[in-house]
Amino acid sequence: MCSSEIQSPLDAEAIRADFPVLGREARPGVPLVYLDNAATSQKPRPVIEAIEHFYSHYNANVHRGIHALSEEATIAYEGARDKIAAFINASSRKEVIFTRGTTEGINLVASTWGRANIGPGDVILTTQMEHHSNLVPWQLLAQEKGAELRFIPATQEGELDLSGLDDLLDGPVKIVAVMHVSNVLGTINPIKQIIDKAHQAGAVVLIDGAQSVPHMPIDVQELGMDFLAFSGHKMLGPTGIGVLYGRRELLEEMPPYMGGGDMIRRVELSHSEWNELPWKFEAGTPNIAGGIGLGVAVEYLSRIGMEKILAHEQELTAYALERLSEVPGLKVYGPPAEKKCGVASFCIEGLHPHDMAQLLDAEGVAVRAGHHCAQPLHMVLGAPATTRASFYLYNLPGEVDALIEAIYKAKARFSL
Ligand code: 7TS
Repeated sequence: MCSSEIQSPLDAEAIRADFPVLGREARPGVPLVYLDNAATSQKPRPVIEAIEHFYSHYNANVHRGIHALSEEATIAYEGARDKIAAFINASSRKEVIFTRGTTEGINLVASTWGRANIGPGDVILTTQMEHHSNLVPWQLLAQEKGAELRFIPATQEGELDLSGLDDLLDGPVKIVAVMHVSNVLGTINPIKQIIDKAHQAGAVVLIDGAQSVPHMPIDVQELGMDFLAFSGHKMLGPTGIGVLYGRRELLEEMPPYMGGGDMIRRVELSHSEWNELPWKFEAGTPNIAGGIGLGVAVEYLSRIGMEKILAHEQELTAYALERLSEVPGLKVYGPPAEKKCGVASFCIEGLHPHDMAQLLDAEGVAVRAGHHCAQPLHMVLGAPATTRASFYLYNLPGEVDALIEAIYKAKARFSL
């Protein structure tokens, strides 16, 4: 297959025109091929303009001022919450908590729900595939409470092995915390099956949606998870803003996370009463511009269509895997394209992944190399590090060709 034969449901060329960064060169004379989308995505003009417009025209703090600017800022910030609630089909805007990102959302659940519900001998079930953000908070909680951590194994092929799930769920399992899509391999995990089994066993379920919410349609009611954490910056939004979705009954019962302004209804010297949802979990002045920017980002994604974005990425991934498999000495990690979205991680015998990434950078191809904050998964894969190319809605088949060409050049430099 060659790049001109790829059938995409998107007009990625037209989409690219909305992203100013994609028009630049990596360095003078070297076109930029941005394939580091799993780390962070680029931002379209409407998102950049919404942030500029906020600071230029109605910058004010939210929820407190009676003046016109504060009212406008509050309407825009809370309007963004409504857009995000609709984007993931939450049953209420009260279930959408603004955070700094996925990491904070998971820590919020571990610190509040976890501290209140996990005791000595209880079990926290997660997987060997997780990003450190969905592992370390549970380690901290388990250490503090004397709880047991259990792991759904990952196979060398980069999938979860669910054959022992019933046994792993046997006993006092209180929470199951699983990533939806692997940031290293792109594997789409069968979360519906895991959620249903966990619920049958009486556990609540947190899904790390950092790599799924940006790339596919997500309906929290249909999937039935109790918590879903994701980051704005991986889905065309700004950095420093993310979302924790939580089922209302659970959020109502949970103690607050941080104390301070905005999260209280009434304060006396010795005690306080908490504000209602979602503000109970949003202490202090929030990232107002970030929330507004993320609202515009989800509108942008919805206008294009999440089904189409997923199909486009899967086309690109299938093509990338086919081309990569033709490179002598190159090993691609993870399952076949139909079980993945948007990620291709690989190693070349005799060339360290960091050297590979540097040589690709010399050709303008931006990728990430290392353990991608998933060291336990790399132990399973038997590779301390990989080089990762990750795609998004604006990537083109020709950029896969550029990646492959740059890999051949890197090999030639090392006489491989
Ligand atoms: N969970 C997953 C699956 C992730 O991929 C990431 C970030 C996080 C959690 C943490 O998100 P944050 O926005 O709170 O930092 N992953 C990556 C990556 O793969 N390369 O850079 C960041």
